[in-house]
Amino acid sequence: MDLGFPWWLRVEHFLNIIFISFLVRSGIEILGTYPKLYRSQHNVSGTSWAQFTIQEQPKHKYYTVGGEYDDYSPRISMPGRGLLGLGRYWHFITVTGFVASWVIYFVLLIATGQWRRYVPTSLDVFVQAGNDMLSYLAFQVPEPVAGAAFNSIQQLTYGAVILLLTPLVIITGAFQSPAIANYFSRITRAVGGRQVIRSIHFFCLIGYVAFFVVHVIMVVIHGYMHETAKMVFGNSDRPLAGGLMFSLGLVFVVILHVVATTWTLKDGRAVERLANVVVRPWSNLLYKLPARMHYERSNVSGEDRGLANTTHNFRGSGRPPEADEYLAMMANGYEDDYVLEIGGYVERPMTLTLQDLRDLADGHSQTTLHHCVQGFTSIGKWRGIAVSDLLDLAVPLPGATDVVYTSFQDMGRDDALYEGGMYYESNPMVEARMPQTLIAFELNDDGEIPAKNGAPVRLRVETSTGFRSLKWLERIEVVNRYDIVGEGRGGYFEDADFYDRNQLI
Ligand SMILES: Nc1nc2c(c(=O)[nH]1)N[C@H]1C(S)=C(S)[C@@H](COP(=O)(O)O)O[C@H]1N2
Ligand SMILES: [Mo]
Repeated sequence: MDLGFPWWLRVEHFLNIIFISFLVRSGIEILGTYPKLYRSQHNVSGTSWAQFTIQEQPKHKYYTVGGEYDDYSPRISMPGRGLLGLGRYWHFITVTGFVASWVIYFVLLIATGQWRRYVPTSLDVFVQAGNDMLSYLAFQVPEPVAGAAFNSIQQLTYGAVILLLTPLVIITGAFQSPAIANYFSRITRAVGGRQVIRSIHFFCLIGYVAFFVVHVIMVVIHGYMHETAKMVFGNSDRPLAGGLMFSLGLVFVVILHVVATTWTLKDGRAVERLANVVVRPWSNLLYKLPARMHYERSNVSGEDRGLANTTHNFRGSGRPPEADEYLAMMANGYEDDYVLEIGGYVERPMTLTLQDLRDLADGHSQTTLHHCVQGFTSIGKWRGIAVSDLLDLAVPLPGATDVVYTSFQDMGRDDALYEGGMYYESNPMVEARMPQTLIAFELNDDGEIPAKNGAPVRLRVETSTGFRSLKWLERIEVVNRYDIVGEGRGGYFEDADFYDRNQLI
């Protein structure tokens, strides 16, 4: 085999420096908004196995998951300052390029026979790798294997990074998507649950960073100019030119990070538009994956610990409304005072009491894994009625495109962490019509939903991230365009922050 490195392999190598560094930085941003790792998907406070924050958790009072956010510096995470939505956009934009180029690379590796560089074809390679390790420890550079460009340790580590770590990081990353984790819920469960997968995804991050550090040290030990020339020209015939060009390439990558980060902090909406172009076309395909829930009553958060009050264990995000209307209703008991209005672009506008909802739901329930964008999960059993069934009753007019939900909660007034106004959310019709998109009025067979989780009635959108599941539902409005509601992006967090309402990942 020609020992030189073909051009496509060199291009891929350079692109990977860009992709992986972007993925690591934006990944740290995502991790930082819920800087804890758990084994159990119930995320009970104080049971994390790792924590990357110095914030103390308040022990006795209700505190929201939003309060567990950490902001990292833009020098470390991308874009920094706790801008989760933008960090996610970068993660997904980069993932698009990373996965596409890895697939092309994989095909070329097989087609050209270059895979032989990376796959050990005999057990001797492992023995030789041990000897190579001894050489390194004796500060000697081991010889490459006869007829190959690498020594055995290089072959094994590169092979592991390309052919094991990369597929693993892609798959565990994909399972962070609520649409994917809930569609393949048997697999999610079989491997120990969503938080185990999240922890493995984190280990992949550590794997890449560790590989990067050792790889760079090795390049220096083997001879910086000599080695980087191979990365540029495919061989080390011109070490000076190659070394300089590679160094310039690295400067370019650093500049790219600085420019992208500064641009993002200045004009988040532009990054959002980029994400809409690059990410939405493939992420929208996930609308084809309805949630298939293989959870049972015995899986709900709290049940696993034998708690009498299981709903206590379902984490909460956001603070209950303090509107007089809501407080009065709460004091009176919701039963008599609450009415849900369904109106707008429908043939038959209606109002429904809790009893009406119960009668219509006829005992229907679903037990589901809740995914918050921040990363926490809980399992709950929700009793309720499918939005689709309510739509059948109200009969949307021809041309109806979206369903808008409004809440009693005013984020600016009720939750010190946020600014802005009333919480609202919307579903494109395809999502509203998914069988698991539910108007829920009971959690875990414990009677009404607790205030922190959206009493008395809330929305559940199981294929999307948690913020779409609006709590403290006031009204449902069918519309023929959503872009004239609020600031036009389809929901409170979409308007106030940088989240996509087509949020299936
Ligand atoms: N009205 C309203 N709905 C809301 C929120 C909120 O702050 N206000 N938080 C959202 C977020 S970010 C999540 S993760 C889920 C959390 O649901 P839970 O509190 O029942 O866990 O509710 C969503 N619905
Ligand atoms: Mo959330």
